[in-house]
Amino acid sequence: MGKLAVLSLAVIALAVLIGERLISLSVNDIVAVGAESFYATNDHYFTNEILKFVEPFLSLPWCDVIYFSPETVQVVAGGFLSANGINISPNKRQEVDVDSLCDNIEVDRESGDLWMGCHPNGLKCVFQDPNDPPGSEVIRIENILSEKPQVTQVYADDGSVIIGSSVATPYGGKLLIGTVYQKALICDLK
Ligand SMILES: [Ca+2]
Repeated sequence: MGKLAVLSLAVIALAVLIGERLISLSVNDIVAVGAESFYATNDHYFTNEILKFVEPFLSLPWCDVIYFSPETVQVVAGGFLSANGINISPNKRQEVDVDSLCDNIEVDRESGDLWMGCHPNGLKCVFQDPNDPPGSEVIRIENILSEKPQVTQVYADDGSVIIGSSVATPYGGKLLIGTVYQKALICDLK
């Protein structure tokens, strides 16, 4: 086989791999940025169920964010251990790092504050042992446009009240917390 033929096969194989990667997504969250365009996060790199189970234990920063529009589909950010949630700030340009296993992100459209449902223990989320359930945590970030955004733990429990918080949002003096597979909780904000 000539070099050109080998090169052609390699290009075809690469194209197939890229195509497989793009159509075999593990989408966790999306945020629309237009009538026909959105960003999507992939919470796993692998699509095989066994490899997806093993992946969190390998600490592989291979998850990414993909932009979709009628004109293009492309990876726009990568290097994440698990891209589990996405939203967009009011000025569409602010980035905030949080030292926690955050799930989904809600943005207060008036204040710009971020509300995140988080998992205080990732391994417990994986195993979902009813006798040792994962706990819950809600984090709020205020003043995200400032030099020092204020990070506050608004809610936390060991799983005895609510298991596996994944999303939270304030409304009318209340805080509504949703979960991965359990119930929702509404409580007073003080
Ligand atoms: Ca999520």
